Amino acid sequence: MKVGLTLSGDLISEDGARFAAQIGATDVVVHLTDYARGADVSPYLTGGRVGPIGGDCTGVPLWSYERMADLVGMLRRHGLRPAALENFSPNFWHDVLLDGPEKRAQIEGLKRLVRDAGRAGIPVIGYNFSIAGVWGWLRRPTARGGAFTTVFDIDAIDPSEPIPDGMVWNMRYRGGRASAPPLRVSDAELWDRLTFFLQELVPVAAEAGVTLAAHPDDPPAKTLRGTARLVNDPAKYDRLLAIVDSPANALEFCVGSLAEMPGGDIYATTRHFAGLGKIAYVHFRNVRGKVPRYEETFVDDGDVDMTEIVRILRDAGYDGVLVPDHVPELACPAPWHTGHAYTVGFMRALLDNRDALGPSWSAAKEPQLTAAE
Ligand SMILES: [Mn+2]
Repeated sequence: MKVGLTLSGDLISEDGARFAAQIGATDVVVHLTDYARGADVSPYLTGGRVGPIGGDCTGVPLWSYERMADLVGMLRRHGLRPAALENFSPNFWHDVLLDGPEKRAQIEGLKRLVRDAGRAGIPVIGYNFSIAGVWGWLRRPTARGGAFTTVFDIDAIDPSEPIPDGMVWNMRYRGGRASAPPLRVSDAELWDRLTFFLQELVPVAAEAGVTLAAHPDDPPAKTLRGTARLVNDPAKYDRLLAIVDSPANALEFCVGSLAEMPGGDIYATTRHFAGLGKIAYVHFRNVRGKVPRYEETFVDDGDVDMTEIVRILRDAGYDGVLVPDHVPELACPAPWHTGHAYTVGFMRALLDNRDALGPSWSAAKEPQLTAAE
């Protein structure tokens, strides 16, 4: 197992790579989507708005082979390996998600992107097949010591607040039309669209040497903003994997989001999917509570015994990358850097001692993995 770090925005730079190398990360996940483009982040940061923020990706060009190859070259100069590219820009595939008229053209664009990523040396592309995306977050000072963190409380928001026209995945991909009806997407429609996406893209990915890795829903509510959620129960990961049987159809295994799900048991879930060899990489994050109410915590302060997660992955022979996911904000001038350095230090200590961690305790009481609905 390897400890990695995720870089996005201004952190995709020589300074960001240097920081990753200095804290002992060996592998890097990269976000090329600029989620904050054109967005006013202040209402969210001051606690007055449901987040995350809504940026604008209108007209963003498909990431080129040259851009990805330069990125990989820059990481390698710092002794870092590219672990994954995470999340497509919503304007690349809004009609794949929405079953719109540009769906065919957009899936061809994604195929080009996947082939170019493979050629540039990027082994994994993480994606989140979601209409409402990551939404419903409240920023509250409730983590240890009063650190600001992400809280989900279904009673404190309007979970059915419509998605503005021209937006998907919290980003604007075109101007809104005043007369447009609110977006509604059923569970059956969402799974049909995912089936199209996987059947078209997985064979191309396999040929390009790229693994497609699905993130579960964050938050894993039943529905959000009038649209179904895809993987809001651990058993739905099995359903996703069964659509196309290929080593290129795999999981971006988010311990936090999976632990937030009312159905299932995080230890059994980890053992099951690690045992199948289907985990492409791991979001190593802890949480307290479950849907309909939970809060993100420091890695050593939540409901999940993260040491046990490492034991389970070790016993299953998992040899991939673990990266921190969101972390609470430490009260200091560099909350991102300190929060991630703290998490990576914790992860490195666990991995350095993984052979001395002793036997896993959760197998004996393992419940069956069954769908909650
Ligand atoms: Mn995650």
